[in-house]
Amino acid sequence: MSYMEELESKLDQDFIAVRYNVELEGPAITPENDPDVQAILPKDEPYRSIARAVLRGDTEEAVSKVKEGLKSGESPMDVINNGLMKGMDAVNELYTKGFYFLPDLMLSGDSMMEGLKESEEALGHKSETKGTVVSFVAEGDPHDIGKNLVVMFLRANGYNAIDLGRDVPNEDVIKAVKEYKPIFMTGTALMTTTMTAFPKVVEELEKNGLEVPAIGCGGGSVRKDFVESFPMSVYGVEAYHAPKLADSILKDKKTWKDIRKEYSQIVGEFVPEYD
Ligand code: B12
Repeated sequence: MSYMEELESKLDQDFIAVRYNVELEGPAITPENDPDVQAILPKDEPYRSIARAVLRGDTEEAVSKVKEGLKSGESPMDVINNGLMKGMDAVNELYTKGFYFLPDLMLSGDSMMEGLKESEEALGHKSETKGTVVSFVAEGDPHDIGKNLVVMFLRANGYNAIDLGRDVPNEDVIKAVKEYKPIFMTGTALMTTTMTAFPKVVEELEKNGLEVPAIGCGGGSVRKDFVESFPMSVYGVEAYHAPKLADSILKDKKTWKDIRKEYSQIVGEFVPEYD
């Protein structure tokens, strides 16, 4: 008897058939039927449809439902807070659980931003924000997908995120800090050759007598010990952590020193990098 024949003779075919019988394991759960998503999605219309459209990353549907809601007399702020933001909360939940991936985040982020534009037009002005955050990609670095996610999450959570773009000269970052006086900053670098921009920015800030409660530094090539080798900075792990870090500065007056010690608590989950 060959090795394979021997192995096959020992395998319990019934067990295999049962293990992969999806009927016994229950039907596949759609994003909308996930129990945690159900708990987040609003019950009333038009908010439910708006949030579901964001969850599915269906921009056309999101804009059309937002327009419908505004036309039927819903206030733009309610549309934003009870519809669009709830959709992003649900997206966040599925991403955290590992059911949604980066492309899902980006599609939903676009739907949320388009819906936001419609609501702000009806509002006649930009919706009130919690505070200003300056976001940039390090000088010399063209990788901006992570930074775009950071900006999207900050805006989805009510922050006025000033997006300086990618390959931002250090002096432009300093100018933006002078101009906007942000409560928090985020920097992203994906190359070992560009992440050195972070300590240079901090040095320039100090030379100019400027201080920011914390600068979240993240990106593929960046490591925690590198970020913690210079002041004013905290290592940022996931883009959706950014608004939670900003909230901790606003609400609890946390500084970069506190965040370094309490990162997992602040973002509300176990973060292995901070173990
Ligand atoms: C996509 C990509 C590109 C695209 C970028 C498109 C774009 N618009 O961004 C293009 C094709 C342009 C590109 C070009 C290059 N690339 Co490239 N690229 C990648 C790739 C495949 C994915 C990067 C990415 O987007 N990841 C996904 C995003 C979401 O991750 P992220 O930015 O890190 O963000 C996450 C976290 O870090 C966090 N985060 C980020 N910032 C912050 C901030 C805060 C506050 C917080 C809380 C969290 C946070 O949030 C996100 C997760 O939620 C990587 C390989 C890899 N697998 O990583 C190589 C990679 C980054 N590239 C690399 C290189 C070398 C280059 C080139 C120099 C190649 C070349 N020789 O031409 C060029 C750049 C040329 C130039 N102009 O200088 C190298 C870098 C090596 C290194 N360590 O230095 C990599 C690692 C590939 C490799 N293995 O060699 N690239």
